[in-house]
Amino acid sequence: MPKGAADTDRPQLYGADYSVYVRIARLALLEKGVAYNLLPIDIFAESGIPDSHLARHPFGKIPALEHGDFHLYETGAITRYVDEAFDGPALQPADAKSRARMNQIISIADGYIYPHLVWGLYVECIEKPKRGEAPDEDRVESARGVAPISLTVLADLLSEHRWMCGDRLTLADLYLAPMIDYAVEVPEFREMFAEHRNLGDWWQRVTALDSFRDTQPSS
Ligand SMILES: N[C@@H](CCC(=O)N[C@@H](CS)C(=O)NCC(=O)O)C(=O)O
Repeated sequence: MPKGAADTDRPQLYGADYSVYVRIARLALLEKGVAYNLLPIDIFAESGIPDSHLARHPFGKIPALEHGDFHLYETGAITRYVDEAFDGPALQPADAKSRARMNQIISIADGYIYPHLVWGLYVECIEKPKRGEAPDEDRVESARGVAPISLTVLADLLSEHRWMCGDRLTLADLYLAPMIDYAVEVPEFREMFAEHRNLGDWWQRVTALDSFRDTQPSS
């Protein structure tokens, strides 16, 4: 239920289940216990992005959220809104330093992990060959440079905690989960990942979450 219970409309989330960012928003909704509808939008359709979606998201990305007459895009804004507007377990730490750490990890995910580990490794090394396309070697090379740095940084930040920011699951974990899920499909990344025992323990906890299992991409 939304806080204040003035608006009981189900949030409508526009996107596709293969999308990393749509999955992050869905993980936040599920972890809060919020019932929502996922309305399919294929931004990679041959016919292009539908005008109705561009009206919702002028940059043509997914996800976009509608909650009653409140319209929102950008996953960072959506997940923080979901956390703050609804009852359920807090997904952001209350103290300033832990919250800053969570925001730092989200920035690392947006700025380095998504472009390099999802696009530079997973898409180039797994998706493109499946489609019969050759990987862009420059892109793979630069992703290979970022991968070990990302893992070292995440392993240091995680330390011996259960979750990225301490004892409780936060948006930092929910951001990383769908990105790492694609990256671990790449054998060389999986090997690097296995060198960090604490990340392996964290990954077991992530993959055991009902929300994670319930949001597996269908293809
Ligand atoms: N800054 C956006 C990024 C969203 C994003 O990149 N979504 C991807 C799907 S995972 C997308 O829409 N890609 C389509 C494209 O880049 O054309 C957010 O945080 O929501």
